[in-house]
Amino acid sequence: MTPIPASARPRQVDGLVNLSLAEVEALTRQVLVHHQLAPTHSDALTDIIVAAERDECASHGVYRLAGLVRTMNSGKVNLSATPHVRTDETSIVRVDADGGFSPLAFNMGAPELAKKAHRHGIAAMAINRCVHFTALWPEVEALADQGIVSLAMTPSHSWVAPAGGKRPLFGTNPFAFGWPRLHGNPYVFDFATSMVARGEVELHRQNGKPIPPGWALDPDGNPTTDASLAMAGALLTFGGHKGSALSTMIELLAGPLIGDLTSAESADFDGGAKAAPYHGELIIALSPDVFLGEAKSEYLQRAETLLADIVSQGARLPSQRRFEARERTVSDGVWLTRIQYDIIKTLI
Ligand code: NDP
Ligand code: PYC
Repeated sequence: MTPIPASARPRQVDGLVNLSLAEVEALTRQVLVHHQLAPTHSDALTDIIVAAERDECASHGVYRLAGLVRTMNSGKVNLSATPHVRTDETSIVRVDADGGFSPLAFNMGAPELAKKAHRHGIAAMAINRCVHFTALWPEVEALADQGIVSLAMTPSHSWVAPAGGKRPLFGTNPFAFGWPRLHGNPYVFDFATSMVARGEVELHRQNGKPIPPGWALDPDGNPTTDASLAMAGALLTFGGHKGSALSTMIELLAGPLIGDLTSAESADFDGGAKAAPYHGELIIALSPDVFLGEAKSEYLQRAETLLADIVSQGARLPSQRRFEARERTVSDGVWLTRIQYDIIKTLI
């Protein structure tokens, strides 16, 4: 889309509003501070929401603010939580988020995780008792920036039916992977194990659009393309029984294994408040330096050959769209729907 010159503001075209990243940042922080979120958390949340808008990830950008305000007003999140990082001689880092939002807990624990991965070759971080609403790619990217390969996963609320079932049980359970490359941006994927993030379904509902067939069931267990019925019913896992098994794995690893809630238990805790999910997150970090020692550059070069062979077929790498958006939005700003912009204005 052609950027609107600053002189032509108010920058509104065909139901869309253009904001610079600085304006997105100011607006986001204003909403969070207005609803009494402590400055440390407001900063961490603002960073992650602006990063989502910068990378054109609408389902985890400013659209989340309305749900965050609902969460903050529900009493289901500790607005001034102080995350506590615990380490011992093992390769596990534990961060008690103290009932607060997850981004600050991640930021505080990540340096310890990186240190342990560099020391032991493999390390894991369990974030417990956090309210979670973010995409996971900022976390695996941050670790890749330190030369670390990582996997991140978390449950959510029970919104997704297991393959062959009709009732919601799993969360939308995202799974992210980051691989540092010899040059430039890391290889990163990050997806829900449902057909799509629930935020995407909500955006379809908000914009009055049907969802594609195959995404969801209505409350009676019948296939639906109605986004409202899908939200009242159940999303489907991607890849049928394969996504269902991956989603189960995430429930187990980022739930019982780390001493935290499953998506069904998170929904019980919510008790109809419609707040963001409350549970844990697991991040596994691996150091190519320790795995490979002096052979590291040879094998990372071979990894580059693999990635180049994907692109040379005309396929694209995951995150390529995001990295391209990142280049563009820094100068062109981001486009919000007028509906979205008006909703945010009501939150201040
Ligand atoms: P998508 O299905 O849009 O995409 C997921 C991944 O696939 C991205 O890495 C994307 O890269 C990549 N991708 C998409 N199309 C292609 C293609 N044609 N070729 C190669 N790669 C491709 O995302 P989802 O709706 O599944 O998830 C969106 C976000 O929601 C995620 O960031 C996830 O973390 C978040 N989420 C968070 C939850 C939580 O509980 N905190 C729950 C569920 C989801 P690109 O971005 O470049 O398009
Ligand atoms: O979009 O499915 C989702 C989601 C759940 C929690 C955060 N995002």
